[in-house]
Amino acid sequence: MSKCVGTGLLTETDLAYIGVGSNLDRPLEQLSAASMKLATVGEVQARSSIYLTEPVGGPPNQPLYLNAVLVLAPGAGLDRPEALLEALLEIERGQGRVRRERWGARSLDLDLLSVGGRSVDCPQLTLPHPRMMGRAFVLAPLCEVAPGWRHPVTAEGACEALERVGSEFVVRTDLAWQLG
Ligand code: A4P
Ligand code: MG
Repeated sequence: MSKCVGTGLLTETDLAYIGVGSNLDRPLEQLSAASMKLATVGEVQARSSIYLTEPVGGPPNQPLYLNAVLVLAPGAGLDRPEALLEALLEIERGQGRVRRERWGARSLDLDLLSVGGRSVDCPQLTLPHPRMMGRAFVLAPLCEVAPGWRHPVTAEGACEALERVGSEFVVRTDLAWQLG
């Protein structure tokens, strides 16, 4: 059996922070549809503004991204963080995500940023998300929606990390979520 550290049953107080990004196929509709689907796997407790962001990594000349962060209280149907990740991947697949190249343009990317202060190291799931603390497109919406959020291992706050990383490549927009 493969090594898997830090996972375990979800409790009612385990909030999940989810990063949402899209730079293909009508990104605002992609983010909005993802939010509505997430509302079927748990309770969406908060939704950040939508940010217009410069692509990080990947091939040159990609379109700009829209990014946001949602706070989700996982529903009773989800017993473990891995089940939550599987639900996110299912939503991505349902919205036509095709994996072509690493960090390539995508219709929808759902990243599980953190779950209830856990530190998880499993083959399919790492928590907190291993690249989140260096990415303004994650930290700006996270700092907005959860200013008290801290990395469970380093204790660095989302807003502190955003200061360190700089926010020149992310712009908060007044785009409205289209929630039907
Ligand atoms: N995985 C492990 N841990 C996690 C986690 N905490 N959350 C595994 C989500 N997935 C996790 O991801 C590959 C595998 O990672 C999953 O199958 C899961 O088992 P993926 O979504 O297939 O691949 P990816 O997204 O292309 O690669 P990666 O390395 O996850 O990319 P990132 O880190 O998600 O970055 N620039 C801007 N401006 N905005 C963006 O949203 N996104 C990316 C993708 C790059 N540049 C960007 C943006
Ligand atoms: Mg990803």
